[in-house]
Amino acid sequence: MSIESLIRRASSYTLVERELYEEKINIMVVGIGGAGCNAVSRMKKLGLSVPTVAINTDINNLRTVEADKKILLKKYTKGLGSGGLVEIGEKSAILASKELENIFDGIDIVFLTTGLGGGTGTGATPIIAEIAKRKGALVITIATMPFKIERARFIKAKEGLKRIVELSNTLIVLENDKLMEIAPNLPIKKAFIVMDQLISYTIMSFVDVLTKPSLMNIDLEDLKRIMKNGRYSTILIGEGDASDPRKIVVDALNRPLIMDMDYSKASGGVIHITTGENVPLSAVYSAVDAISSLMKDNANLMIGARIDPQFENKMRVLVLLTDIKIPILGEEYEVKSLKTYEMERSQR
Ligand SMILES: Nc1nc2c(ncn2[C@@H]2O[C@H](COP(=O)(O)OP(=O)(O)OP(=O)(O)O)[C@@H](O)[C@H]2O)c(=O)[nH]1
Ligand SMILES: [Mg+2]
Repeated sequence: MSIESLIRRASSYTLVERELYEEKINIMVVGIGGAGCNAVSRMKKLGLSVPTVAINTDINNLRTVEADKKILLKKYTKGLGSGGLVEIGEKSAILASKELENIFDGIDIVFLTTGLGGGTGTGATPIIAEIAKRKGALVITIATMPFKIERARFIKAKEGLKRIVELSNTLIVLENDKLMEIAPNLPIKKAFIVMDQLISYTIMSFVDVLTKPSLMNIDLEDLKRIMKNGRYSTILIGEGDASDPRKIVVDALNRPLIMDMDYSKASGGVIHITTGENVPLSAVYSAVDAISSLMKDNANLMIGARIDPQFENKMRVLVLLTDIKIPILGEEYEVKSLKTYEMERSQR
């Protein structure tokens, strides 16, 4: 049989859904501190369909937010907030460890959303990441950096980010300053909604990759293995016309609002492509090639793909890259083990 006739026959096949793979994964989105809880609440209003939890030291904020579950860290603060002190945010979460542990029962993946710079989000998020991780969940933290003009808050946020990087499996950092670049004229609340939409889109795309039937499947164990092998990782998403896959990849790498990271040392990762039934193999190849050309020669890249009729002539590329560098934290930032971090905390 000639190769041409094999190709002709292949094009007339339709996919058999039964052979595709479906996995049940328990996912949860947790907002921490004022900005984090507000983000969760707004995402819920935008239609985020994942169970949500709002955690804060501030009872007034918790009263106003919408979430499936609310946890007030009250033992140390009496519900009056942390007064901007990171140590208080941290201590309040430690004192609520038991209650926090319970929310992660049976959870496979947890997204933590927080605004760094205040006391609660900056102090409590590393503790909550650690608790979730100990319970066996994969922890994906989506943190926002405050405006640089907030000065001391920005410095505090950087310190918090270092801890969060150490204690999360993967991290996405957005910058409030970048809102000034793309939406300077929007009222502040609306500008934050721009950010919430991006967070929500990232979460929902990730959930799709893991839970919807796939042609080339990436499962939770694959993700865990890849994230464990690399030090720091991040997730990028691009979407556009399937006729220009390279542009989609470039857009993913340069997404507005996302903090600049250095991908050139990336040693591994996952690339997942969602596209329409008729998009050619060469388009998929070209998207993967655009990513892999960024990475080390011996990088370990895993590929997943899903056909979705809603993506006719369109393509969404989700990339998770490990061993990235975070320039804002400086080339020399100290890499601490969890043990060192715990020892330091007990000495404070
Ligand atoms: N993206 C975004 N950033 C916000 C929002 N609200 C506040 N921020 C930023 O987030 C930073 C942290 O603020 P909060 O979340 O209010 O602080 P907190 O974690 O509640 O801490 P304390 O109130 O000090 O206990 C601020 O410095 C702002 O830059 C929001 O709704 N969205
Ligand atoms: Mg607050």
